[in-house]
Amino acid sequence: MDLNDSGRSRITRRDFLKAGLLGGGATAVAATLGQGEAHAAHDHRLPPGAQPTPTPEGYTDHDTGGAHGGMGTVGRVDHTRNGFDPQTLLQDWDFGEVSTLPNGQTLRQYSIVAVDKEVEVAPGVFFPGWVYNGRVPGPTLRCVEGDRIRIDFFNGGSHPHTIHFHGIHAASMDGVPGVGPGAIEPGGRTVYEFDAFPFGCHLYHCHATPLKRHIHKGLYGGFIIDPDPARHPGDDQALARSRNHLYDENKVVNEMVMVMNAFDTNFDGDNEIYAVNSVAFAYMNDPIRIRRDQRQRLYLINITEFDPINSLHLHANFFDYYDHGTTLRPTHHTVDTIMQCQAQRGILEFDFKGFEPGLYMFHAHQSEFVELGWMGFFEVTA
Ligand SMILES: [Cu+2]
Repeated sequence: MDLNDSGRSRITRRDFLKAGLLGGGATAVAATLGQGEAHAAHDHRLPPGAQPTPTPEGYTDHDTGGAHGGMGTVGRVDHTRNGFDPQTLLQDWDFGEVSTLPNGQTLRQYSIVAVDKEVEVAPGVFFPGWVYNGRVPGPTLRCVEGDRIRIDFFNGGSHPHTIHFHGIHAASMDGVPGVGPGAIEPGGRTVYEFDAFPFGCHLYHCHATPLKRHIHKGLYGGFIIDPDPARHPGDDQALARSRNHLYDENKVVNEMVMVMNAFDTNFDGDNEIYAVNSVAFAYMNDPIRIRRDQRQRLYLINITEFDPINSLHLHANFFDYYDHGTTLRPTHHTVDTIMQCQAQRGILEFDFKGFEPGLYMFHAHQSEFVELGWMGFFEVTA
């Protein structure tokens, strides 16, 4: 227990889990999340010839009794009821409705609706979210550098909301209260319009106040601007083509988007559930299948509220990293962990060429986040 500003004692999330561990006052969260020490990494430290890497089932609580080393959840989230599946979220880019303006510029029109929606973030744990287009994260908007972007935003929720884009645009298009259309009241509508710059891995989120509540409730999503090869001559052109969804060079790369997020399920200003793409342990229970010879490109975005940083660590391998995705050449070479503050993002590139097929873990390297849901596997196949 500790004291908050008003001097009243409050139960921290640590107390919360401890209560569950001791069997007193067990709650939905404590009951569904693994308790005790995390032994997530030990399998990768086994010497050659020792036990093979266990299936993800080996990490679930029912297998270990939960007293020591239990990890993961009992049961599964109903993705159908949520209306979105974390596997699908990895790659369901929203390219908008595409047309050409009289000046030859590509116009992409998007439609975004904010609504109140309950989301199951761990088995049996329902979070009363505010969401864009019925999902958390919202649609991954994707376009090309220099495209005209037009977003028709309707607020179907119960509170005032906005969409604030990270990118270059006019003040009136910034989606903040008191500027331009400002906060959009329930039932209200506005259009945000700007040219897509700079290329990179960006995001959008609600900027209504209190900001931490509006973001944390689930109003955010990825915003990816592919580089236009015509603007990047010379040696850079091939790199730009690889990053641009309109080119064949891009189609040979396996691209994914992961939004690191968390949920304060008891509204104490601390998170109880951590994840990428919202569902605790989603990619542990259902690993992401990738081919070892294929280049992997991971668009990683951190929108976690209440905690100053989040991170991604890839097991048994290293990656190149492009901070904010705004360069065609890596800003970090050969790293296996990357840290992001809120709204920071970047692109990871790696492959598993020559690796033994199997389960390769990835997770936040804040161990507490791992135990509370932020852990997954790549299932690497030959
Ligand atoms: Cu909002």
